[in-house]
Amino acid sequence: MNRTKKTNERSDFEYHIVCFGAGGSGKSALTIMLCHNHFAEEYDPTIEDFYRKQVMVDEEICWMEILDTAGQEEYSAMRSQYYRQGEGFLLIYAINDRNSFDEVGKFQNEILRAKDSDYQPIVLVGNKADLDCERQVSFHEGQDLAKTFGCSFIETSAKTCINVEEAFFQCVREIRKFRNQFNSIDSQIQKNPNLKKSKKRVVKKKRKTRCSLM
Ligand SMILES: Nc1nc2c(ncn2[C@@H]2O[C@H](COP(=O)(O)OP(=O)(O)OP(=O)(O)O)[C@@H](O)[C@H]2O)c(=O)[nH]1
Ligand SMILES: [Mg+2]
Repeated sequence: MNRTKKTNERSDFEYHIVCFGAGGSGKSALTIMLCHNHFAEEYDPTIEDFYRKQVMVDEEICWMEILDTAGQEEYSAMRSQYYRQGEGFLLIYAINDRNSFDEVGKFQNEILRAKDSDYQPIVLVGNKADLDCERQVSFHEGQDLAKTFGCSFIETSAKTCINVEEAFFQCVREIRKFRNQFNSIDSQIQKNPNLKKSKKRVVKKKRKTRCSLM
């Protein structure tokens, strides 16, 4: 990806997705499973990795541009730039790691603050669902947190390849919905330029308190 490209120069087929979550929650394993169909068994902490994959989501072609970020705190200084670059976000925790669940709220907060918005396309992902015997976070807790975020929720396993595509595809769907909201507001502004000042307010009003479960 040419990271200097401005958002408004992006093609309609490109979807910029950023994966956030605590170190070791499985961001890289999920992304590698999606893009290379292979489970990365060894833990090699990420600094920053970028992936590109062409897929069909609901019969529409799209290029997913996926940024796999560092969960380790020592690289947290780079996050503010990622918040601005991303159009959609996967907030990933591991179901067998309570601390990783406690951390996702911080990412959600910082995304909204960086975007100066109270709604962004987000999918909350409970990974390592294959480790049910070590579970520290129940499905319902994940579901409830997603409700408070007003976002979708899904449990995945990068290891057994459960719901990996679905998590990323759902993020594409959330981005499409968000773009459609903007497009309809923009066309209203073209008809009535006085509405321009209130665009941000209109977007905020359109916030949905929804939680889709998969
Ligand atoms: N059992 C199981 N292990 C997983 C799963 N996903 C990831 N792992 C393992 O968990 C460890 C950490 O996974 P990573 O994908 O590297 O974690 P990360 O979130 O990218 O970590 P950072 O790059 O440090 O932020 C690795 O040993 C993976 O093999 C999963 O779904 N099930
Ligand atoms: Mg990683």
